[in-house]
Amino acid sequence: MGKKGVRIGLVGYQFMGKAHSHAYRDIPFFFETDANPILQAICGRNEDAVSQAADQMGFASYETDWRVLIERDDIDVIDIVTPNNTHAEIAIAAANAGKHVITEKPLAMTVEEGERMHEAVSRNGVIHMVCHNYRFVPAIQYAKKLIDDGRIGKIYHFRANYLQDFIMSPDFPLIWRLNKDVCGSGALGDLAAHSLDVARFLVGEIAEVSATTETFIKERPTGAMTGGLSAKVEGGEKGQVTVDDAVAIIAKFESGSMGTFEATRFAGGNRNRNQFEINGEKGSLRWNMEDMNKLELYVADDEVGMQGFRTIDVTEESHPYMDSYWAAGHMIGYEHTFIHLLHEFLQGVVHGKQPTPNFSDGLKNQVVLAAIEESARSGRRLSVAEFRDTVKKA
Ligand code: SOE
Repeated sequence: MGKKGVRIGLVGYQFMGKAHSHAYRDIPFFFETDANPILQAICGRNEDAVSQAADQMGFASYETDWRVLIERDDIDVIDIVTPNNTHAEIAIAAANAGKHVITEKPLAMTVEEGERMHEAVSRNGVIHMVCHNYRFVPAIQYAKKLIDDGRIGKIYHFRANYLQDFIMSPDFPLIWRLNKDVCGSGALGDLAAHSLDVARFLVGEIAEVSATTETFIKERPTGAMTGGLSAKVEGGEKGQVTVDDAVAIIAKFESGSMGTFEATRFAGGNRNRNQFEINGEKGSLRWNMEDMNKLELYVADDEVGMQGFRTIDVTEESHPYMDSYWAAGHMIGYEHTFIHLLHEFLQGVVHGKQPTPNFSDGLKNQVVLAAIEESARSGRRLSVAEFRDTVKKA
């Protein structure tokens, strides 16, 4: 079979726009793929900025209205990298127009939005995916294999914290990530959502949650993002921070494993320390994004006297995705997580096979996020299934 062209329409062109465009370009370079991604059009409201992005990122054309992009019959995929309050409307319209859809995380602003998105992609029979990129770190894929092969046995604990510090200064402005109407929640939906996805991938569904949240800096000068996680103050006015700066969660998995999660943007010195440790009856696993090619493994039946965590360099040809890159010991990075994820998405599009994590996973994650918010608000421990039923009835 020759390669099938898949024409991409990307909505948004900033931090994640760059990550996705770069990944599409690299996929055929590194992977033996059946899909040839064609950067057909990029979309953004500011014409100067979007036309410049089209040039820089290699798109053949641009649009300034996503509705026009969706109507075009030379587009197969709508990829949504705009802020969270736009995901539902764009994704539903794209699915109704018969386009395959991928959206940045979290899937939606609310469970109700997530339900409608899931319904739209299912009814229209299109391929869908949510961009939980950390699942696609080779070390995490390898951890999954070790767990599935029973190498650490029954899992007792999943312990994750996702630590950043980019908003610690009170002078850091009120960007969209701090405005509930635009992003839905703070460290919870932005960071804990990733840890929860990895937890679901490695350990299974979450059954119960109990949580607390805090907003340390309640007012900030108004301003806008200027790059990845940088921003500038504009205007000199102050506005209210309406999301959590930090969240702590105690959880129970359906399997009986215990989960503890912490996500914060106030962990000074931690730029993007997304990490977890898993303790099982036969061993433990540890991983940390700031050293993403390493996986630490403890095996309980190692010889006494030689026991302890060993560090596996997950760069061997035998490791997930790594046979497509360099010789062992030659490291890959953050951008490769998007290459792997979008490669799986495009293979799904070409073969009509639903990849994961998809909107069904995104919706499950959304229910857990909403239950966590409700637990933090009410001070109650919640069953995720019962919470979902109350949302459905409402
Ligand atoms: C900002 O906190 C951010 O870019 C998140 O939005 C991403 O999902 C995370 O991977 C890195 O940090």
